[in-house]
Amino acid sequence: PATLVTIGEAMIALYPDHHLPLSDARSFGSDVGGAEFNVATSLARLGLPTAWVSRLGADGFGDRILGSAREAGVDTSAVERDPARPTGLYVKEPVAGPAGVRTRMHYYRSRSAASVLGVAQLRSEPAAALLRGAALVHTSGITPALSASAAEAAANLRSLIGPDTLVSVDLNLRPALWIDGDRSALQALVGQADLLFAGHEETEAQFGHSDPARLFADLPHLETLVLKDEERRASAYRRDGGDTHVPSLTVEVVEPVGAGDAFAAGFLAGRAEGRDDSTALRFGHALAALTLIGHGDRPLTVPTEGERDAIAAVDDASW
Ligand code: KDG
Repeated sequence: PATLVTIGEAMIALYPDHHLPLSDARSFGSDVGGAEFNVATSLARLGLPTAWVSRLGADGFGDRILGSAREAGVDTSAVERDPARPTGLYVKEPVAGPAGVRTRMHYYRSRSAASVLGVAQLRSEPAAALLRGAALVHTSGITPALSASAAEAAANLRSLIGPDTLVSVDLNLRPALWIDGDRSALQALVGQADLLFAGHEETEAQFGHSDPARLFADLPHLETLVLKDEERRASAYRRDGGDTHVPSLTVEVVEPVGAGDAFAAGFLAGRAEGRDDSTALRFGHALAALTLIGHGDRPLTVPTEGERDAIAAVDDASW
C-alpha cells in the first residue's frame, strides 16, 4: 500500500516556442505539471510507494497526465475523471526582468475537474482508505485556493487521515489564485501541518515574519519547519530543538518552476528513508537542482539509492 499520498491538481503546461511573449507566440511546447503531482511523481521515481489523489477531465489531457503518473509508478486509483469539466491548463510566459528571464504563470483552471475536489471524494473509497493508511499526506497552499469545496477539504484534512498520519504542507503561495485576498483557508491548512515547507519571501508575505520560534508558537501541530532561502540555503528547524542548515547547489538555471516541488520530494524521501535532516536537505537540493537545469517542471532524473548513499556520505566541507 502507498505510504505517501499527495492531494492536488495536475494540469497541462504550455510554453511558447522560441521563448516568445504570448502576444507573439504562435506555437507551443507542452508538458505535465502541478505542484502535488510533481511531488508524487518524484517520490515514486525515487522508489517510494506513493499515491496521488485528484480529479481530471475525461479528456485526452487527462489521459496524458494519468499516463505519466502511472509511468512514474504512482498509484492513481483515487484519481476521479469528470466528463463535465476539463483538465486545467497553465501557460508559462518568459518575461525579461532586471535579474534575467523569469517565468510568469497564466492559469486556465477555474472551472477544471480538479477545482471541485472536495470532502465527498476524500471520504469515499478508494481515497479514504489511502488517506487513513498513509504514513504521510502532502498537499500545498495551492489546493485550498482552488474552490470553496477544495478549501473545505484542506481545512478538514486531519479528520480525513489516520491518527498517526503526518500532514506535510508546502506553503506554495500563489497570489494569482487568491483573487479576493482572503487567505484564511490557507491558514486553516497550515495550522494542521506537522511538516511545513516554505520560501523566505512567501513566509514573510503570509505570516508577516519568518521567525521559526513564532511559527512554532502559532502552529500547534508543527514539528519540522523547512525554510528555503532559494539560492543560498535551506534550513530544517525542529520544535524540540536542533537547526540544520545546508547550502544550495549552484547550477545554471534554465527555468525555475517546479524546483520547490522537487525539493519537497527530496526532503520527504530523506525522511521516509530515515535519513538525518542534513541528508534530507541535501536530497531536496539535489532534486531541485535537477529541475532547475531543465525546461520542465520536474527533475530530469532522480538519484538512485546508491547515489543517495553517496550524497549522504559527502562531508560538509565538500558539499
Ligand atoms: O510548483 C510548480 C507549480 O507552480 C506548477 O507545477 C503549477 O501547480 C502549479 C501551480 O498551481 O502553480
